[in-house]
Amino acid sequence: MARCEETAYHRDKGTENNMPNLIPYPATVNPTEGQFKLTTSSQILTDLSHETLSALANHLAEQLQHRTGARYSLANTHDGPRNIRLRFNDKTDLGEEGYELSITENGTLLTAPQPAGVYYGIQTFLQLIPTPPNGPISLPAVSIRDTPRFAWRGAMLDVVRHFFSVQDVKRYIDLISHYKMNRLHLHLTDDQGWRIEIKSWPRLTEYGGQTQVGGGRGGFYTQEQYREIVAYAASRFVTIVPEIDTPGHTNAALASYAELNCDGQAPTLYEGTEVGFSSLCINKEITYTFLEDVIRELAAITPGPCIHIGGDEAKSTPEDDYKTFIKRMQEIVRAHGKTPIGWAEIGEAQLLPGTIAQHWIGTSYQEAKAQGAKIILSPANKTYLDMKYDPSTTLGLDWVGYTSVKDSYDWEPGGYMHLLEETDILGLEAPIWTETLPTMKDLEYLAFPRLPGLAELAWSPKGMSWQAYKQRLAAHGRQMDAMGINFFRSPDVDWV
Ligand code: TNX
Repeated sequence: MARCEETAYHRDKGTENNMPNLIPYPATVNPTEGQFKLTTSSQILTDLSHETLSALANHLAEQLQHRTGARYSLANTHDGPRNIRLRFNDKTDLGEEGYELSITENGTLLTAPQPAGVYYGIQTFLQLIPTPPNGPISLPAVSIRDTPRFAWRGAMLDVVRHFFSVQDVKRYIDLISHYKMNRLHLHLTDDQGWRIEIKSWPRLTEYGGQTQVGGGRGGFYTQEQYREIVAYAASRFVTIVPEIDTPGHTNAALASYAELNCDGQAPTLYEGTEVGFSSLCINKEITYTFLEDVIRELAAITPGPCIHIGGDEAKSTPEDDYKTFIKRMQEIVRAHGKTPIGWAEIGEAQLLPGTIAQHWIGTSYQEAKAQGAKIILSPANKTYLDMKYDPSTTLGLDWVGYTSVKDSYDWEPGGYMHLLEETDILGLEAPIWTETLPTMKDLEYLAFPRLPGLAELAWSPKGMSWQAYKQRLAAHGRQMDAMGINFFRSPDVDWV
């Protein structure tokens, strides 16, 4: 029997036909009577003397123009019908990212205690605009109160196997943050290239950054460009998490500096896709001088609290050396005021308090948990956006099997991992490895539409159903078209 305190939403979780096609679906949605009609005289009202509110109002105006063709002006006035009002509220229970959105015949009111909440409320509002906007725009009246399930809602982009320009990375930030993801983990170094300028070791990028998979030119971000990415991400409430993968996945560094190799011989640059053949030299002190310099320079341009140290697939590092190394690497990161994150293999080594482990495969996350580490979930069979959808997908890899749109959505993160409780889990992250993906179009084809589903698993309350989601996703195809996203029209979904 339904309990009286449940709202219609809590019973139906987005299955009813009159439920809005929102992704991620909000925590509480109450459709009400009537329509909000945007008119040519509608304005966006906010406190324009407040820098952040004014930037958010501008963001809304730009996105509305993109979707409707109309430019709505900004004004400081406090009220008036048919307007969209943005302001802060003092509801601390909405947290840093929650918001309330009320759409009535008289206007739209979006309030949140913090700027991120206003940003997320704007994304929700944008999804309520009919696409394509045929004629006068009217939105169904609704009252939404929304907060995220998990704090960590991430995407990871491998800019090594193929290099992606600053412009590409900004576009990816726009796309992930539209779905309320708040972390972008940049995989900056690997065997095939070193992508971040380190001024004290310039050959890393001058030489080690000039290759990629398949023989292309590669590339790298200057520190200035990296700062530009970080600032752009911050404007979309995304924190950049840079990764320097160690002690394996280091051929580009080893090729750039002979002295980093145990035998003093630099290997050649690498353009293939094998893994596990390279290792830093664990017993040479210069290895730590090098890492100290790298982490110092990286920490100085990274305002976010975390630095990812890799730690995966160190098949060419003897086990004891691996343990010695991971301990030292954590100390270096901490000495620069940052929290280390590593792929869950680091659970095999001693973890310092606060170190975070990112599960992708295997059971090492249990060792990490036993040492008190919080876990980020990136199970490869669910969250790896570089896996093929089915045997007919030409891009992507299939080492973990095929991952259909349904497979990637239809699982419950809180109960999926043996011996993990929901309280052990910081959240979810969806990596995309780019061995087979030279262009942004290719990347989008594999990321969409799986990424919005993973964003929903990370944001929406527990217990959403695939049946309801697939209906919302079907209607959402037009929105992805409007955003210019090259997405896969999965046969799992009856696209409208
Ligand atoms: C495994 S996931 C890797 C990457 C590959 C990826 C391809 C992880 C920590 N390591 O080096 O690019 O598979 O799917």
